[in-house]
Amino acid sequence: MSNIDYSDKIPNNVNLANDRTLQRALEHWQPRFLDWWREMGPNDFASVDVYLRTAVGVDAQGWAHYGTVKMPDYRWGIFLADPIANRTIGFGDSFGQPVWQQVPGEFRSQFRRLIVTQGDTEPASVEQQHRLGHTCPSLYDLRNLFQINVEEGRHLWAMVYILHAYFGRDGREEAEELLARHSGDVDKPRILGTFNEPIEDWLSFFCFCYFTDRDGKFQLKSLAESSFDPLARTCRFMLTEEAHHMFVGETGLGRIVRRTLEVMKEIGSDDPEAIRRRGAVDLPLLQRYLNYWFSSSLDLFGSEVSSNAATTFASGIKGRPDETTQYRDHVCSDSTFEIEVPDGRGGVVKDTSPMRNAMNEVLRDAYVRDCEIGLKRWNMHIKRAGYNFELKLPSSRFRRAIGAWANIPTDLEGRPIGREEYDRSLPGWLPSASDRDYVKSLMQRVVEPGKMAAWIAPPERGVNNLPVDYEYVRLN
Ligand code: BYC
Repeated sequence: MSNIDYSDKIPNNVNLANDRTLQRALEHWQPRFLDWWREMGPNDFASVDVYLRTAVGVDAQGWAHYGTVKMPDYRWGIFLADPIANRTIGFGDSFGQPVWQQVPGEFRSQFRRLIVTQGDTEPASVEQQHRLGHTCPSLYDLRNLFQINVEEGRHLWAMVYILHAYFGRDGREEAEELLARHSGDVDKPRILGTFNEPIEDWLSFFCFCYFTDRDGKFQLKSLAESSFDPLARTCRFMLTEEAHHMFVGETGLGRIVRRTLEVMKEIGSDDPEAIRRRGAVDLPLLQRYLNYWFSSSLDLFGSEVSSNAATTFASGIKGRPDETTQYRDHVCSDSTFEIEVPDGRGGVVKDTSPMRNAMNEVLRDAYVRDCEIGLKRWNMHIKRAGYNFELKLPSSRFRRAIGAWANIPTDLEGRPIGREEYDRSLPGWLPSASDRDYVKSLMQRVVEPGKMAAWIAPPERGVNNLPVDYEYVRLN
């Protein structure tokens, strides 16, 4: 296992000290990153002590050290998973050939585009969550938010390292731009839609971690298959950290459901108004938030049929998650994929695409199946509590802004409907202004160790075997 050197200004396991030019370039970028963190990160909490994990190795077991840190002192570093000996290209036209340690010139711009897109999402999410700390439902949750924030910061480092180390001057310029675009900025927004959506309450935050971080899982898994080995190794280690972010989303939403069921039992009613009077989140309200964040996150997979996707697969740039274990045909040069697209007359028609062009859709399908898992669990709790209510994912055609279904009005089941009916129904399908006001009214900060806001149940256990009432953040 390669060791991480913490005596370096930039902790790393890539032998940065041996490449003085690269080291200097990254040390030049480091203060800019810290300026960005101070300005756009959770800056009102710069002086508080947070119980955080930091990577000390890249082994799946025992890679993290836990301790109390002030966030601006967090040791953001560059950590790549260990190389796999004799690794060969796992998909596309060059299947079976040795992987690349440098970027082939002919694929440079496609690689750069993907790495920049990936890198852009990381600081974007920190910006989106920048003020959430003020309304935390507990110290446990506050700590989890900050853990996610520092790790998204580290994921930015992961991409900036690749840009600096392998893309020369272009890469350095892109690294500057990653700090210049901002979530929701009118002139310089973040690249992908979802990362410009504000996250102003914790229900949105948990939905974001559940749905949007899960896109991160699928995209990182695809890039972890890349023939460009340093990128693959970087993404493999990022996935280790990413798992916690989805855990926060899944358990956060699960705890909300649990609390709502408790309230429903106490009052003997599932009437949303009665539940709201008790300060909990009624299930139809939760459903509208799920509809919003799921449909937004589906767009992150790109178009159903995409020549970019075909090129990146054929060239060995971006594969499918778990390419080796999940698929038998790794070349896909003559297979096809069936998709349903609008027929232009208000109906649906089946279309056949070459498999390579449909890779975004292959990923999106796998993502949707993964999203179902949490809903099944929550629905089981609802059913066991004796209620006849089922949380559902809307159709992947619903409210799309990218791809074949972009701007096609459909209902939640994906049936095309008239524009007027759509406009009339949408407020019942997505969080309304009054839903948002209600959720906002719940966002009162709770910072007594072990205490939880009234709309969320406590977690089953604390962090790293500590009790739930541990003082995870010392607000001084
Ligand atoms: N919004 O051929 P198309 C994460 C653009 S999340 C705006 O359909 P392609 C995280 C697209 O860029 C994972 N624009 O798609 C989670 C292209 O523009 P250009 C992030 C969009 O290229 C939580 C054009 O439309 N990682 O890590 O096959 C917290 C036509 O594109 C959108 C990645 O995304 C959109 N939603 O695939 C923190 C991986 N969708 O270039 C972190 C890297 C598409 O023609 N990116 N467009 O101007 C990719 O793999 C691909 O770029 C995409 C699009 C899957 C995003």
